[in-house]
Amino acid sequence: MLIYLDGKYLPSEEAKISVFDHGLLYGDGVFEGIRCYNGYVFKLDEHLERLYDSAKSLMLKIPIQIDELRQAVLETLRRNELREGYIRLIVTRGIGDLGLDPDKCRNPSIIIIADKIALYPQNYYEDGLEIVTVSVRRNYPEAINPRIKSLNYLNNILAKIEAKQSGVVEALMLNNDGYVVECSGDNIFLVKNEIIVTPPPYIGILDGVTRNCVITLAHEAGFQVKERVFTRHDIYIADECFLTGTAAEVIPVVKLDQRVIGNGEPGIVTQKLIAAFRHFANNFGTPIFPEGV
Ligand code: PXG
Repeated sequence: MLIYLDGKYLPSEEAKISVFDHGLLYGDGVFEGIRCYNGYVFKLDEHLERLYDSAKSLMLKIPIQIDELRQAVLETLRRNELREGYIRLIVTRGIGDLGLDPDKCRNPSIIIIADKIALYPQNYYEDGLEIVTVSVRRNYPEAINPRIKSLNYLNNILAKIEAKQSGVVEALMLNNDGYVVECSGDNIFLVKNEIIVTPPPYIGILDGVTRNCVITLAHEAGFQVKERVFTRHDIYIADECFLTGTAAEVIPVVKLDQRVIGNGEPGIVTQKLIAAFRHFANNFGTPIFPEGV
């Protein structure tokens, strides 16, 4: 496997960063997880824009232009001969001293890892997931804004640990006011009377690339989509619920806190959106091999 590290393509054994990198010392950096399907990178520009936006918010200057980074992502995929896979794009603050001061870090590092993806088990999609609400609250936007996809993922990891302790794989997170925000690594939607509802980004969520694609696909399929603040109760009494994310794609949720949602099976709207998403992912996006090699 070849890894892109600061302009070079290195074998994985040689792709190493310093123990003084503030990405390691403080989680000071940003990242993206990106998929490619059938030779197309899914929403590459949206992911790159979010990466640069996250970095801007942290006053972290990515040392290369977006076009160069786009080419580096595609080149990493080509060198690894991947048409289906997962790309992890990371920008760290770089090497500094043991103090917090980011100004001591002169050169941010850019890492691109492209690998095969370990898919979620098929029964998650066929039977739906059970999830629980966890006690860990999603980061308060004025502390660490959830819109920043930073290397500090402890808030989400603590939620995931709690979910796993309850015997489920995903955690529903609330914000400080008790409103539903998102899951540890996925955005959340409910469906009630054929209207699709999802929380608005300002209440403290990651503005998900998959989320936004699914909203567009839902509009194209003739559904009404509303961005509204809601509580757990609204999910308990919803007809359907589903999650979206780069790893999960679109995944049905059939139980929350031991309450059965709808009839306990993946709903019809969710199934339509899963199909629309798969069709989109396999046929659109940035081609990895433009000449069809
Ligand atoms: N919310 C959070 C908190 C996330 O981390 C999403 C929503 C979905 O966003 P996208 O843009 O991916 O549709 C995410 C992203 C993993 C993994 O391996 C998942 C994410 C991040 C890192 C790893 O499951 N989720």
